Amino acid sequence: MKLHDFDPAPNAQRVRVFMAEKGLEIPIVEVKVRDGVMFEEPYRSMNPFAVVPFLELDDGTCIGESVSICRYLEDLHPTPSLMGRDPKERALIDMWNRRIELDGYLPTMHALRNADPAFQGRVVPGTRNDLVQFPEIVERGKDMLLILLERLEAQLADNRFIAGEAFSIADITGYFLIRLGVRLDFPIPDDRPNVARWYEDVAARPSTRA
Ligand SMILES: N[C@@H](CCC(=O)N[C@@H](CS)C(=O)NCC(=O)O)C(=O)O
Repeated sequence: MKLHDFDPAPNAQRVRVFMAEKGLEIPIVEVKVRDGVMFEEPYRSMNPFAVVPFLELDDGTCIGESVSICRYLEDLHPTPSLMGRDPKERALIDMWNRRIELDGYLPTMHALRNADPAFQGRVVPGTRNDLVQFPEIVERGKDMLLILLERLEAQLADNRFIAGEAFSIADITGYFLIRLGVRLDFPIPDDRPNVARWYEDVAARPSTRA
């Protein structure tokens, strides 16, 4: 098994933190995303979405999508559990992870790609074209991040981690969401002390340096 990865890519980092939490070591193949090698063979056939990360199995099967890769690893290595030990935990962790991805991570990722000149010509991940960067997408991304942080603040007032008392994949996604916000000069607002407390807790975990 090999993980096709690009060291600074947040989605690849999400999988590496997940692996580190489980103590898994999988050989890494560095894909030079900024050089556009994922549009060339063999990558084009391995992952038609032209993004990282993706996991190449020994039989040649390639699994893309960071959460799908984590699901596969969780099924192979259930302990420690990061996606839930029973149907209720699994559903709650999945619910929070999806809300963070849909309401925060994706809008903030699109905000960053519409704000940073380095993403000109590559506004949509896995594409190279002349789509223009829209400032409205940046502003709407920040609006959506603030709405989600208000909801996370309430959840974290009563829970140590996002989906309850146990660290889970929802915390990994949330951690990288906050880091995307920081890259947009949009740190955790002062009136979100529980989010700030949770973020410091997660950032102190050795896995975040994976
Ligand atoms: N939904 C995918 C997103 C993957 C993605 O967008 N990866 C970025 C790196 S974080 C990428 O490869 N971008 C290629 C590019 O910039 O064109 C996942 O969760 O794995």
